[in-house]
Amino acid sequence: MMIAAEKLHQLATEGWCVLPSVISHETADAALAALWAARRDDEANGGAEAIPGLDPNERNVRVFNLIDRDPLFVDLVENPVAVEVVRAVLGETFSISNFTANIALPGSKSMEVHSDQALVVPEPWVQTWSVNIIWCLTDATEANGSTRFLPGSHHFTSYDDVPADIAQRMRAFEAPKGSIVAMDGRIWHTSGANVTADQERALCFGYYSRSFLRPQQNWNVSLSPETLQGLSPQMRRWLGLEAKGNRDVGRSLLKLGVDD
Ligand SMILES: O=C(O)CCC(=O)C(=O)O
Repeated sequence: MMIAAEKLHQLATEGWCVLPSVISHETADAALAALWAARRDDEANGGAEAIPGLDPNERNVRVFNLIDRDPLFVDLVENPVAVEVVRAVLGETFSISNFTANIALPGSKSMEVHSDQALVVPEPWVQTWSVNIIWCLTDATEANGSTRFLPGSHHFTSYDDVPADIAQRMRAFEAPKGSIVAMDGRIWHTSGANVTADQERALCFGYYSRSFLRPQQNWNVSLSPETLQGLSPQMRRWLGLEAKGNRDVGRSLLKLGVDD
């Protein structure tokens, strides 16, 4: 699929865009069921965690390390539409930094405002070095706690640029089940409050970064032998599982014949 030029333009100028119908409702439902199965495993094994300092309350349900939880999540993270957007933003080489889920149940509140790039790279943030591909396993609406963000905030280069009232200025994205929402890693955002009586909002966050950045998840110690066996050579490179890595920045040196 060729991503429409206006979508990539919106991503570059506003820092986000929605691509609807990337997966079917059946696939979204299957991924949601796999998510809850993984959560039940976590609860049974004492692995159910939140993100300290960021997460609001226990109605906010996290599932981490999705690549190891079900092959369906490998399909999502290497989905060709997702990868096309990632390449358009980060270039040909990139790493998969993280893949996690956040389910906002009714009563879930808004988390701390942050930008994902600011969590992994010190200021100044002068270029886009990461991008989120957000999978909507359910509809995401303002009422059910869809992600709130400030369009254009990917142009902030330091903490000084972040307005004190940023939380009041943000808006929610709305996207139907089966969509992806691409979000520049420098966009300042938060989860919304889920004020519905009975809707769960389930989003999975595929976080990709330039290949010279250390990933948030250390895949070398996170993946089971069964998961490793099923990965393509390309996925192994994206996850940093090969012996060599971080050799793509100095292309001019290679042209000069400098190589080890
Ligand atoms: O759940 C959301 O809407 C946002 C999640 C988020 O920003 C994060 O996990 O860092």
